[in-house]
Amino acid sequence: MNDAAPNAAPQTFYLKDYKPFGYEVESVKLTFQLSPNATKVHSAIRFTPKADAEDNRFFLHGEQLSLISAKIDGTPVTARLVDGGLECDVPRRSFLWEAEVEIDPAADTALEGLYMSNGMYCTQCEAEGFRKITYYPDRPDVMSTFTVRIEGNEPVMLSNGNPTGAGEGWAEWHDPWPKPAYLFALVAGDLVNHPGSFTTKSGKDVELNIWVRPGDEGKCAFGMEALKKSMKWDEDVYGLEYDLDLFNIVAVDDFNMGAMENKGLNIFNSSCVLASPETSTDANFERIEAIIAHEYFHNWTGNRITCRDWFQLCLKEGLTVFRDAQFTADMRSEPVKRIEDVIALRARQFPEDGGPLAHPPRPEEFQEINNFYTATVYEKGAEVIGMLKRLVGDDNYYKALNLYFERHDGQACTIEDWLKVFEDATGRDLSQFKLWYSQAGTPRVKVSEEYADGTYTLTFEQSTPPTPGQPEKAPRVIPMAVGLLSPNGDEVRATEVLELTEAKQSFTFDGLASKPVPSILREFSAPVILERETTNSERAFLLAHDTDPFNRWEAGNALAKEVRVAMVLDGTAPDAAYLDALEKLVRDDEQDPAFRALVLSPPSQSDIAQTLHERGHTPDPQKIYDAAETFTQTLAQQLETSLPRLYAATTVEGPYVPDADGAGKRALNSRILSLLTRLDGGEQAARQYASADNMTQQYAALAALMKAEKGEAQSQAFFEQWQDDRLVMDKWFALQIACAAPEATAATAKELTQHPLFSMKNPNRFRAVMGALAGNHAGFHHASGAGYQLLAENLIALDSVNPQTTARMCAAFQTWKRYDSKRQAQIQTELERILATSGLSRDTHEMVSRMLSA
Ligand code: 0A1
Ligand code: ZN
Repeated sequence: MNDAAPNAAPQTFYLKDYKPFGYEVESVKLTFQLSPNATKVHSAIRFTPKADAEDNRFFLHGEQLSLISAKIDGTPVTARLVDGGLECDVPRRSFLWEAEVEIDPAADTALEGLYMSNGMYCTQCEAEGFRKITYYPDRPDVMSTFTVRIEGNEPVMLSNGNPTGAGEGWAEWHDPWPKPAYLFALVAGDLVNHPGSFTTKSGKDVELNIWVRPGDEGKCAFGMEALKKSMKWDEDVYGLEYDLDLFNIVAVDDFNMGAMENKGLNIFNSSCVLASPETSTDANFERIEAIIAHEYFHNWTGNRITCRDWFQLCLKEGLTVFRDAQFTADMRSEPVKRIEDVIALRARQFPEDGGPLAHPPRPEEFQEINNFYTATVYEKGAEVIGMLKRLVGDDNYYKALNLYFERHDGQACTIEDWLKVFEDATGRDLSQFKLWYSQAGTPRVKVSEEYADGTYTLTFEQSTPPTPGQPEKAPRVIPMAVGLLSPNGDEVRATEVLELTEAKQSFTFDGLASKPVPSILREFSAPVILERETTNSERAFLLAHDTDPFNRWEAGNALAKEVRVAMVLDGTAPDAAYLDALEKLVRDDEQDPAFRALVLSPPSQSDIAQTLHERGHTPDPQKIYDAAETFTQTLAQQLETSLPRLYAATTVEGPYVPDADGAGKRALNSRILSLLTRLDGGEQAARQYASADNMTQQYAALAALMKAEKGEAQSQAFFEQWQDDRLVMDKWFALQIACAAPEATAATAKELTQHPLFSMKNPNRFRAVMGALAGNHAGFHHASGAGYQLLAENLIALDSVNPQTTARMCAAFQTWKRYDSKRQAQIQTELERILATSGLSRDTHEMVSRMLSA
């Protein structure tokens, strides 16, 4: 064992220090003798020194390994155990390194390396988990072919690539594609498969399987269809074909993230693959389809072309998120997907970018790379690609992508390589564009306008507030998609992409008969905060007339925010004109139900807090909560006479189908039910609960009832019906906290941590409870400080079990400097308490110190 002592000054890694490894890894052969507490791993690795190596230190990463023996070309050698791995004197020619180590999968509650989940062996090696399996140059730029032999008594034993042999107590696998160690995977256990098949465009038959625990077979069909759709889509849109004879997906219950793209053997958090109408909501189905696509798309963007080092993480993640968003837009509704993504970006990435954890999509330093699987790397990373595509145009985008796959297949690349293919394909200079990868912070774009003699001028001024380590920012290239409407609602200028490159820049439009109404940042063409003085009547006009569906929603959303901000700051009643506009839209059956549902969903309370903060106010969570309640109650009353009709008209009859169309209708129907429940004492919701034959409607009814404090009986019934289904139980845990009143939130969460089904060992369950606590804005930030205290206590308890999940959840405190001094002091106390915990993990230590030091 050679773990670095936590709490000691942690090591920081820098992008500028990159040095290639001094050896080629020609091949890797691993033999596993499985045993829960004493698995033996034998490795046989052929190394060849690189002739041009700058540094020929032979260092192999290794953590939590017991080294039994090491040999070079068959002769025992003595390796020196050093911090984080081992060193050894090696020959200056090609040699075979062999090591035998012992590991303890059953004790691995961090869920990193080889661990056990419900009696099943599985692995998680990204980012740096392979070093907990054996000694190895565990860095993504070291790529090799892997041959794996698994010995054990498990009925199913899987690894990457194609099966090459199996017998009583053993199975062998070979992956012909060179890969970094982070893509290694092994699974062994009592599993059953849901089979499928796919024929690629060049006629190759691929066997597909989804492997699950016995009992979950009935929840695989949707995932299998999603996989086939993804394979077809990647061929059709990017021309990319699958490259092995077999593609396996495995569902595991204990997993830190959503899923993992291991070559030919994707491992999924069971919540991200198992689906059935009875147990999954429409939102679950959409997410599962997207994650299956995401992991599958990684086969090219991530696996065939990988990252040179972990600073380049957004090279694979930003691109793959961008691709999965394109896929979802094609499978479902493009505007709805865009609106959902922007809501998520503002909820998760903007606070990160505006707080102590801000970092660029390509960070330049880290202590623990697991802390950088962030909304900035993933979602902003994808936004940057969207901007690039908009700037160069669709044809050039695909031309550049073809060049990327042609030029870099089999390589470990950088953002420079990525931008170079765009430069070479288009002749464009992207040096200023590159700032998006190196500068943190969300740019603010102030817009002003002028109209005289038929000429309309738009002036943009961009600035980005300072972020940790980056006090000054240079102007970036910002694609502003703009259209103009005439006052009667006709579009007088179709969408045009204005390229903002200066700190301040004007664009003119000639030949206009009257002052137009601008529709700016259509499709949310850049991840920026727009600042523009406008009126609610202009917003209402755009909500009614804009031809860009995103901006139509955005106008309604901005209007909703103005109304709510005014309610919070001035205590005014909800704006009547706005309520009228909403009513009109909801009753307009010509409009897409999904769109109506989105417009009818008010901005979240944390979104209002964020908006107040952006405008220089200190948000008061209780006031924000009260305004939200008043607003919803008033809206319900305004719609009172039409709600029963609307409810009936939007109820989806017939068998449940998890498609976009049905989901849109059910979303609208659920929204209406929640309003109706505020007026009818829960009668309709109780009827819906009793008759629902799918989780979407059952859950919507339960949520409406619980929010109105009328759901006690149904909550009990729900528990009894679903107590044996872990994924549904996660919903039950989370919902009680999400629906609790602010003063009761922490107590409700605390009680649930004492429930027999609560567990620190299952990240999904921990997140269901603590994530719901952090997500209940007014409850978490309740003046008593009980929410902060409860979260901190639980994070401290979790840290020694699972550092990765602890560190990720610490981010719940990242907005702390927004709040009043009393809350800040309460949070500071909790953060300091976490930091003072003895034996604190490197992961949590880094997150908490960053939050405290900014
Ligand atoms: N590459 C995966 C995400 C992932 C990252 C880390 C993990 O464990 C520490 C697990 C999964 C993806 O983007 O889906
Ligand atoms: Zn990914």
